[in-house]
Amino acid sequence: MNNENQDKKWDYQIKIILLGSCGTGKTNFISKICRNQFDIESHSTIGIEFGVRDVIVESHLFRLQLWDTAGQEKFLSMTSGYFKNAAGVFLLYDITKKDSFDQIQTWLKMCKQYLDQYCVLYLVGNKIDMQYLREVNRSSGQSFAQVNQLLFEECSAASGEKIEDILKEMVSNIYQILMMNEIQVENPQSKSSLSIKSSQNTLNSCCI
Ligand SMILES: Nc1nc2c(ncn2[C@@H]2O[C@H](COP(=O)(O)OP(=O)(O)OP(=O)(O)O)[C@@H](O)[C@H]2O)c(=O)[nH]1
Ligand SMILES: [Mg+2]
Repeated sequence: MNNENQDKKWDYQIKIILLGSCGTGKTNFISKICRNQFDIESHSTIGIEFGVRDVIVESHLFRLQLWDTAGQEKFLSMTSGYFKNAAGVFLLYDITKKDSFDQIQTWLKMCKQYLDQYCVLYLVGNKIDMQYLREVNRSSGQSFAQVNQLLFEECSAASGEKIEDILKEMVSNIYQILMMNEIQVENPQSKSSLSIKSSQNTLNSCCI
């Protein structure tokens, strides 16, 4: 990736992480966003990877780093580095696998343990192109999100349906948090640990 000092085209750089059980579609969700690609035979992710995507929201150019890892239990032992400085989290479940929805509770607990209070949490039900295999109703996802104060939408990494809307809603919500913190910047005590970097150095107090 380009060093921020060499590349001043974007206004803010943001880290967003993906969480969710094995096979929910995290890697394909990212490749759809970053490369407009979908792989029907993708293999389980090993270690940690990230994709990059620039997006314009609210007239600002955001450079997004989308972090991906395996939804396996061994992941639980290497979490803190992955969570560090994330400004947003996509919590993915597979609408055709009830288990993956039930496991969201565990992923959410980890978010509460490791993440900044300002981090934006977005619950995403993936694979809506497979309606005939659906095991989780939209209303179940919606209620869970409401109770836990998460953003919510369903999508398909295969067809691309709703993916761009979800991405823009995430960034727009992060931007609102950023603006709130900008107001608090007047108070030197109120540093946020969100990983949002401005290439114009106008928001130094929000940066790590
Ligand atoms: N039909 C359909 N299949 C999908 C969709 N998203 C992912 N898949 C398939 O589901 C399988 C798992 O997708 P991945 O993106 O590798 O899932 P993952 O969450 O990254 O899995 P881990 O890396 O093991 O945690 C692959 O066969 C994908 O092709 C989708 O929206 N629709
Ligand atoms: Mg993967």
